[in-house]
Amino acid sequence: MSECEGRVALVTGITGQDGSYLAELLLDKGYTVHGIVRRSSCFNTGRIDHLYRDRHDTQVKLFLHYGDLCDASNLITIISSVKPDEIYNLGAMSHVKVSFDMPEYTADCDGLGVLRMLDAVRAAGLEQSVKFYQASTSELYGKVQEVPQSETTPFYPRSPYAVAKQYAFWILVNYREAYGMHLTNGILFNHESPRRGRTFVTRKITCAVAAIKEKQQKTLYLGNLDAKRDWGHARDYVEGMWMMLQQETSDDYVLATGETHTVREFVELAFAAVDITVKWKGEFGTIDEIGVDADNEDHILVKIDPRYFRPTEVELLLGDPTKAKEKLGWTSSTPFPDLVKEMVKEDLAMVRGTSVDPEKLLD
Ligand code: NDP
Ligand code: GDR
Repeated sequence: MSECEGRVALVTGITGQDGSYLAELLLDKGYTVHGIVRRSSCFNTGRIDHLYRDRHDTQVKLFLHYGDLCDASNLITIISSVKPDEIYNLGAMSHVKVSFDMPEYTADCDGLGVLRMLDAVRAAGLEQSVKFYQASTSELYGKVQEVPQSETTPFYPRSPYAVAKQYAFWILVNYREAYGMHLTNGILFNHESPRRGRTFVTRKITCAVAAIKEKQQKTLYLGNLDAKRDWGHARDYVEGMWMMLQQETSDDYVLATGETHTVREFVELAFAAVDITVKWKGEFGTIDEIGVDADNEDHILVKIDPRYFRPTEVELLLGDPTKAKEKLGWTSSTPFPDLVKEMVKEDLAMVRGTSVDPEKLLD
């Protein structure tokens, strides 16, 4: 029998990058997993289709429910009927740049959505039994106050997304103190994978590198090449989420690699993975800078498009995961070059229309 047989988890955002890896982890451990899925005119379950089984199958362990973080009565109905032991609140409008275009919706979904979830737990009478994980973020650190950033670093959010997530962070702390609930904020630094949404910079780069290698695209347009991020692998980070909810008392934890790299370095490594060397030309750090193929300088691989600049940028994120290591025994286990290579390799296979044997990803 698996170690967590009989336990019930509810995951919001199950169709997203992290939701799909977390669902795999929980099912592997023997949980029954319920996920909240938004109604969409197209199928939006591509990342979890491999986990889904016909509801009429007696062995079924994954159940999906239509719902939305902006719909309180729907959340109360789902939580009251599922009666989960653990809730992972991963659902969010998660794109920082888009939050400047949709600030009110972002506040509603990412801020008030968390309040709705917590009140739904209370309405269901589960406040003393449920363990609740909130997907908090390194974006809270925003404008640099201190490096590296840890659980004690002051917040200075720099986007409507981060401001909404800061509300979520504090409402969780308040409900923990007010009602003695088991509520945990995981302050996660960037984590990526071949399942990352294609408008986030890492996946945008790896998709473009694969398409350029296969001569299906000529040039990659990017914004700020000098932003620095602490990038880990999503598979490692969902394990940390689970570990947080296995603790007797709830707390807040940073998950990070402890290394930071520029977008520029990511670009260079991604092209190197397909044997292309990028040579930078033009004035460094300006919109005139370009990246060309060192073996054929007429081929412009990278150009700057100011459309991708943000009204306020987060220049440097570097996390200190010491607390998670000491209290949870968690560490990030995927080296940065391996992450980049895995993403490029999968995207190359996608562009070529083949699938990749996961065992061979890191040859
Ligand atoms: P994704 O964007 O891949 O997934 C977001 C998920 O939220 C999707 O399942 C999406 O559904 C769902 N969602 C969006 N709006 C709503 C809504 N109104 N109601 C219910 N569900 C909704 O994000 P990630 O998997 O990368 O991130 C998971 C969480 O962790 C997010 O909260 C994000 O803000 C946070 N985070 C992520 C980090 C990262 O580096 N990945 C770092 C720190 C925090 P649909 O598929 O239909 O769009
Ligand atoms: P981020 O991720 O904002 O850190 O939020 P993203 O990949 O979007 O940006 C990272 C950095 O790259 C710069 N950048 C570009 N970004 C995008 N998307 N597209 C571009 O063309 C481009 N060019 C340069 C950005 O300016 C930025 O500095 C992610 C999300 O997953 C959040 O939900 C999460 O909370 C944080 O990570 C931690």
